[in-house]
Amino acid sequence: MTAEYKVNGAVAVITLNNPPVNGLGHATRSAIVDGMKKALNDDAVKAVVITGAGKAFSGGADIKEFNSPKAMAEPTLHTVINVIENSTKPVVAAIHSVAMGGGLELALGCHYRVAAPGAQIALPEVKLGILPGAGGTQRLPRVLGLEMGLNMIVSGNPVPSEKLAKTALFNEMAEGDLMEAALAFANKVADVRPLPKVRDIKIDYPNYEGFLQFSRNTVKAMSGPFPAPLKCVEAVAAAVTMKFDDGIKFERELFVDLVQTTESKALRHAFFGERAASKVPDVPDDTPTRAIKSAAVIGAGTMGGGIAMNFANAGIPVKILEMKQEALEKGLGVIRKNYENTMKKGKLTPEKFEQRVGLITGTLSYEEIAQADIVIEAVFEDIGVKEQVFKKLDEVMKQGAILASNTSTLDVNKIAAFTKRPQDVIGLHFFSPANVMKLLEIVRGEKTGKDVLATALQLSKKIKKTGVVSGVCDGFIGNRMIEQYSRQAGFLLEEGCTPEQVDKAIEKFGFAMGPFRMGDLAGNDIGWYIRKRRYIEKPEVTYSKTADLLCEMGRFGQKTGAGWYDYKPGDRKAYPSQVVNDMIVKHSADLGIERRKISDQEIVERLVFALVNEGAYILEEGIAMRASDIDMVYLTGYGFPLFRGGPMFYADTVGLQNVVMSMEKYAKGRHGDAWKPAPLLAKLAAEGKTFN
Ligand code: T1G
Repeated sequence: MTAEYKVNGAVAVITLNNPPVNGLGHATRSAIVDGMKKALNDDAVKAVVITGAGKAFSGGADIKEFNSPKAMAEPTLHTVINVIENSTKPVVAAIHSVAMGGGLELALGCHYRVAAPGAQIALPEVKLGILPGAGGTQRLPRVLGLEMGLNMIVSGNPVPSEKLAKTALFNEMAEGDLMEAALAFANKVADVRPLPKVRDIKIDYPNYEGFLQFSRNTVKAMSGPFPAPLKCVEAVAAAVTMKFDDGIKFERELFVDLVQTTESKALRHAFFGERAASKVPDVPDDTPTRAIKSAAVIGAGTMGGGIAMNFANAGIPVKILEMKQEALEKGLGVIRKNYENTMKKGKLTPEKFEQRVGLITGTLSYEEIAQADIVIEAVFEDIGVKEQVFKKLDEVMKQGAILASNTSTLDVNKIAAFTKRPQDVIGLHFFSPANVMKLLEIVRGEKTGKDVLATALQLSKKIKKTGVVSGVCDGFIGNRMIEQYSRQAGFLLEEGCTPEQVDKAIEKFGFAMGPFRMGDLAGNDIGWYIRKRRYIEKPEVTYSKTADLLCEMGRFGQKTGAGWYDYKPGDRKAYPSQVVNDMIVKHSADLGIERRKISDQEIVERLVFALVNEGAYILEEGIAMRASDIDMVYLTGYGFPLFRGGPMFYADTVGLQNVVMSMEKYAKGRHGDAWKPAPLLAKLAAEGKTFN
């Protein structure tokens, strides 16, 4: 589908029609130019209106064509815009719903713009690691002014059209039918000459150098590893300092540079990865779903409270069940405190505060949650406890209720078997803090119904989570991989590293937090409990004993005031601990290991490639459906740096052959068995292929 052409009286109407958001793909661009030629060659046509069919005016360049020959094939977006801007007949953009990126740039090339209220107006390219590459950096500041134009381009955030009604961006706001208003406007201006062009507007901003320098400093300070925001400032500066055509050329140069950067490819990978994650091959988009009008959560602890907040934030009433009144009150109190803190920061209005708190109620009786459409248990991570809860849920919950477990590692098939309705059982693994972390691992049991899975995917969007489907295995996707990462972290301590050296190296790579600071935050006893189970279940898997020795010293982390690091009361800063470093050095001696100096590169490779190799096993076992799902798990749940695109994407950028070569090197060291390449990784590397 491309664009339709139809004449309405003396006005030609070109309607973009490239679902889902009228991406300006090559075919659509060609159809617009064809439509313009028809209109210019038809004497009966006095003006042109361009609009979009369906749910958008246009969502911009068709990012599915990026890095493909089509993206740069004539007519490029530049050519299309020039054809419109140089038209001898007035062209009016009729804007509704979404006008973003190249879609807004197309509208800026028109002589006039009529908008419906409520349309999202944005140049979001910076969020894809690029910048508006079809004149947006030169035209938007000309209609909005230097400051507002720059802010929109550097932030990439949408602004509702009605907020821009008084600017030169829109000539008219259509209160009623948009097309009627646009056609009337087109007829009104049909004979107006000269045709107004945005490019002819002069930006008037006294002391613009000072403003631009201030902008450069501010943007440089906040853009981290991403080059695009600062380039946006430079491009907008050209709108003030250069002639229009020179500015366009300069913008193009910056755009071409940015589109090739790994950072931009990583951001585009994440953009598509987020959307691909909700696609399940054997569960089509039109699979029936179950209505979720009410929810229940078992357990008012940290996880249960955070999970409940997700439902309240989405406007879904939720009842929390606890065993004891005191625990229930404590849990509800923590929730209220969380909302109060958010309100104090001005991120929640008092009305919203009352509404959300009002949506969360408590009970001590299973009977009172029986009518909930979904129940999520967040009780202690022990199969015996889960068994009791699910047997009880099977007894009391209404037919058709979804029974979900927040388990982080246990077998969802076993849990489903505790009930007579395994088709209604699913894993919904939230990440702490559950009301903040975006990731939701949706664990599909062998018997989970397709409608239950489809409902869970729909619910994850409703509660603003990134839902990633996982099969059943120990640790699902994220925790199974982090297990190998943690093993390597422990081995590195025995061979010569200190906790802070490992943390610093991986944080320099871009992780939000290294393994040891993370352990102290989450609680080292959690891993201790899981390892004890693993020592029995999988005695062949070796671990460093350092983490056990630490726990035997009672150093569970911040919650005990001491962990891998020392802490001072009321201060969350992690201080290197002589006690712990002495324990590690002594342990190396006990093992007869001669400690050595280990480079940051080895630390990063051993931690990250351990993730990649386990991810390859997870892929080939079908636990994860695609490599980008694994990347989304790590980008949204484990603090993997966004500019590196996730572990599997990062491995692709390193080159899988190089990953395998590094692993072969580490396989010669201690615990070399951990470096046996997953067959899929070895195969792709040998064939020179990539995961994504
Ligand atoms: N091109 C192609 N497909 C797109 C698309 C685009 N620009 N935007 C969205 N989609 C797909 C998306 O993958 C999904 O596909 C479906 O549309 C619904 O998306 C020269 C070069 C427009 C606000 O960055 O912000 O122009 O999964 O689930 O919540 O300067 O999509 O259904 O198969 O997000 O209603 C700049 C990015 C491009 C806009 C709609 N434009 N898109 O949100 O639906 S670069 C953007 C969005 C550019 C020029 C440069 C949102 C949306 P599927 P969705 P939504």
